[in-house]
Amino acid sequence: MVTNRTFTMIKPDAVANGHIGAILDDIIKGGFKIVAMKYIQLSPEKAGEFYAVHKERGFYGELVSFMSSGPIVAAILEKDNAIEDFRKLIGATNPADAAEGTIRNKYAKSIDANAVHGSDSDENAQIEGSFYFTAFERF
Ligand code: IDP
Repeated sequence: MVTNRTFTMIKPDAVANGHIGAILDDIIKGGFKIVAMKYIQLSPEKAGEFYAVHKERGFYGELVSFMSSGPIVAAILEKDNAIEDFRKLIGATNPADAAEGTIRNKYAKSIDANAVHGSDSDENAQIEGSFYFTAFERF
């Protein structure tokens, strides 16, 4: 199933470094409509649950502690071809490889503290959006 939605988080590093406004501006100028948005801090348990798919990877513990280290902005976004276009807008996972002008190129410092999350499939966008927002909040 192809949908026109994706899910994003502005991660603790970008929030702490004062980039919320600039990143939201890039997202809106990139043609995305904000469907739902919240400012929230994850507990280590909730961060672990969100990233459970990475449980077996060496960086899981580090990722969970980073993602629960401070507040984040979670949002559901809408645009035609949302998944692919948003991954293009944010750039590669490692900011050192992220194309010029992408959000990770401009605001991320390292592969772990990489400023933003973007869903990698329609199915995951649905799962991740539902993790943060009730059906009423994301209608
Ligand atoms: P993605 O966020 O670009 O989809 P994934 O491979 O799904 O990348 O990894 C999820 C998140 O885990 C990354 O955004 C990053 O924060 C973190 N991560 C990925 N690889 C590493 C690593 O090698 N060391 C530390 N953290 C990593």
